[in-house]
Amino acid sequence: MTAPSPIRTERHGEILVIISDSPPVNALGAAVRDGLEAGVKEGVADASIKAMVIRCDGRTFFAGADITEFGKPPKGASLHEVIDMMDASDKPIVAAIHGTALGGGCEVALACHYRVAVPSAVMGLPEVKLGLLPGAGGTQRLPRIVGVKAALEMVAIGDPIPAKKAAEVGLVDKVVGEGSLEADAIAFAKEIAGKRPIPRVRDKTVDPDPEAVEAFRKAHGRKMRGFDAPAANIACVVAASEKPFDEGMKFEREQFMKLMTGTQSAAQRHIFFAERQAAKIDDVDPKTPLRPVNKVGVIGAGTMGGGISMNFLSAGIPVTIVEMQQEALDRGTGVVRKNYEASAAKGRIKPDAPEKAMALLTPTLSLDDLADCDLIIEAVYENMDVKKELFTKLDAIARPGAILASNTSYLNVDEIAAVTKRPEDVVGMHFFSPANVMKLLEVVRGEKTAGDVLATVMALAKKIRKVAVVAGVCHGFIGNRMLSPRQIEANKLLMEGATPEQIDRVHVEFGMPMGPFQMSDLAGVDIGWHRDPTRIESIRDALAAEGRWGQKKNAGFYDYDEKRNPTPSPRVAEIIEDFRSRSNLPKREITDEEIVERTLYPMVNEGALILEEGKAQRASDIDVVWIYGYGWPVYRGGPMFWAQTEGLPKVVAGLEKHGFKVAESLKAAAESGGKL
Ligand code: 3H9
Repeated sequence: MTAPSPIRTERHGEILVIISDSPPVNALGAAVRDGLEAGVKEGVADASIKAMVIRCDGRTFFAGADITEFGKPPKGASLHEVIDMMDASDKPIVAAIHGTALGGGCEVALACHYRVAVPSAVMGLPEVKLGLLPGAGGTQRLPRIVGVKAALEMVAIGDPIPAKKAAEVGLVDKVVGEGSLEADAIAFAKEIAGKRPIPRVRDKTVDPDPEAVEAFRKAHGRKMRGFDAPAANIACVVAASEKPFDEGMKFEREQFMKLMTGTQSAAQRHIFFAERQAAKIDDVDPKTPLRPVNKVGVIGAGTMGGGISMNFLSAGIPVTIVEMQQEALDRGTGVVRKNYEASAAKGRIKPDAPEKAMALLTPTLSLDDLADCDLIIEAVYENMDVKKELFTKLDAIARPGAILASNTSYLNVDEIAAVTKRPEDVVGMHFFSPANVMKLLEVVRGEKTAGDVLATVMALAKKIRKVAVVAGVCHGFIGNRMLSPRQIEANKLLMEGATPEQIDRVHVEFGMPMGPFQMSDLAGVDIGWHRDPTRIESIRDALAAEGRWGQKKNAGFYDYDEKRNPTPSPRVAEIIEDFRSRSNLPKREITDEEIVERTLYPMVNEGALILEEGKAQRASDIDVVWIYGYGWPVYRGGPMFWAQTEGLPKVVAGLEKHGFKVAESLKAAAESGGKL
């Protein structure tokens, strides 16, 4: 028995309405494409039909091609065939858009002869974010409507535009009623049914605009560094302005196939699904009732506490923030206000947003004021005794059922939970600095953390627009635990003859925003330092003892000018040399390849151990941590995905060559040709 088609047709007098019902997002998979083809054929063949409307049930118009089909053998009608048929129809077709008309969905709309949309709809070609380009005519049709400049923004950046803007630039012919899309689209179709010639985007032309292309490249060059897809998108838009439609289509196809079969797009598609998968907790029923979180308490108004608070305030959730001293409290809330005002000044948020957010913030010096909070997050000094004392107090103050969270980045959440009478309510919520900006949230699951606590925190993370990953209790959880072997090796490499500049350059060329020593300088060389200038046991100790604490002191592993531009430091070179000579290590030439093998392969190895110990649910979760928490280049798909593209046998051989103990699971996967 064949499955029923997700596409049905309904007749409204002379108008045929073709309806897709393919949850969750009406992706254009084989069955949808076949159904669409059949629907349009039906409309074309039926003499009583004068025009057609295409619309979708559910939450959205087609949100794109079905990404799960990519890389698999083709099935059914291709999107090109369907789109060509729609374009060529001698009866006008109206796209009736709600939700998100994205990618292939937007391309379907562009191949229709008219487009109507509800005000809340958005349209866009986000393929570039998947390492692709719109491969079903989007790069050729869009510029013909909106011009080269606007098309570049839409395809090479990939951000969608709302219906009103789409109407302004000619992408949408009419904005219709929010609750009456179908009726309004049918009425519109009746109006245009007899109009000839039928407007086809392919018949339009667009003038070349080399200045706009140049300006775009200049403005976005840095952001696009390392990525293949933006340049291909730009080339296709240029082709639309220089080549006849069919030649442009051919060029688009070639470029699309190149990207589709490449590693970068595979990596970016992997991350798209990994991010969504990360939200799922293997052994917690997705239907678990969530605890209500209508009021949040944050302890600590420092950089971290302030940033954490902003996430909730921006989502409209009231926050009570606690500090020990009035001065620190005032300083902390002042910084929060300043951050909001700076965002408003840059136009990133509405002008009244700072006042709205600040009105939700209640500063206090008393922990007792947290008694009515549903979730309390501590962001105090990273010290076990301090945290234990605090959780003992919270246990006495918090209402029954409140979730008690620690923002610790290393400490044992079980040990913290054990001081309370309710360890099932305790969880780690590890935000990354700056907490109002960084997307990652590591949710640390204690041995006794209740399933509904975990589910509530994961759902809340989505509400505050974070990407959450569940981690088990271990030193540094997923991210910082993997950072540690990288740092250890980077330090060793300095002793053997590499320079901070070389090591950092290799990481930046790999695609990281910065290398390990640039990161130290940014975070503070003095972080975790024992504070005894006479005790010098490492290069880092020596730097800290001399007050080279990083960017904040204009000196760390690098020297900095007043604009914080780094230059290699002769003093640091001396310190390294001094250490090396004392340790009797011979200085040798270190290759870039060795730096990759010794700093990045051990991260993969640590990731494998994390999986073996069950401290991460899946390898792709580890990738999500590194993409969203540490700026691992998304086009390399995270360390675990990258290891597969390097070849696991090569990674294992590299680790063995440098004397690392290789994780059993990594060895086994390399030997069997399997995956981590
Ligand atoms: C393309 O179109 C290429 C063409 O130019 C050329 C072809 C020749 N396919 O995000 P959510 C799943 S490339 C398959 O949680 P939201 C998603 O995995 C495509 N599955 O919901 C999730 O599954 P699960 C261009 C898809 O409301 C479920 O749907 N289009 C696709 O937060 C719900 O998704 C895009 O890049 C897909 N295309 O956000 C748009 N999309 O429940 C990609 C979603 O099992 N999609 N799923 O975890 C999105 O940006 C968001 O999903 C959307 C909804 C905004 C639509």
